[in-house]
Amino acid sequence: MGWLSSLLWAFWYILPAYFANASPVLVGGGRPIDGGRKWRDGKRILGDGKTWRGFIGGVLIGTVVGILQYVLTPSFYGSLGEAVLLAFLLSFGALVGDLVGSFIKRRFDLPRGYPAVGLDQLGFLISAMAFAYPVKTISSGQMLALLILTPLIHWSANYFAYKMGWKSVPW
Ligand code: CTP
Ligand code: MG
Ligand code: K
Repeated sequence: MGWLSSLLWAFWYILPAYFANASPVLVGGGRPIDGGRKWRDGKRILGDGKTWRGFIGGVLIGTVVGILQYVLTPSFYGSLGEAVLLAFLLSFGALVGDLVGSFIKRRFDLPRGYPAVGLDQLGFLISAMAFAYPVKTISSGQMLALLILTPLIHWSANYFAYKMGWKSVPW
């Protein structure tokens, strides 16, 4: 496989995680996952930016992306079941990683929406790849390419969402 097709397959592989991570901006809101509760340091466990609707909506949207991917490129997956499981794990992993990121941010006293370079752009990606690893994985070179390119895509996507009025801050 040439480097370009290898790179494109890496993006195709990770696509459910990107959708899962991005969709809460549009579908989120309502009851926060931590229920407003505080950690023993007196600060919020996760904060109001992490909601059930965003989490569940993100997992569902990411999983549906996986079904569409199977329809378009069935040979990339062993079966429809594998494609759905992979997309679910990538999406669930992405959003669990996002929660871990918020938990860490709150411990460092960063308010909701405050940027944490590295954590915001890569936490969801690393967690998604780790959750999906048992079902299907990519080469270490492809992982490295995603680690380098995802922050650029993340910043562009967030800037777009900000310009569209979906987010109040461009990060
Ligand atoms: N969102 C949500 N539920 C989630 C994740 C995100 O409802 N599980 C929504 C929230 O409206 C959130 C927005 O998507 O404000 C953007 O997500 P993100 O940047 O991850 O959250 P932040 O507001 O920056 O909060 P934090 O500081 O905790 O990262
Ligand atoms: Mg944010
Ligand atoms: K985040």
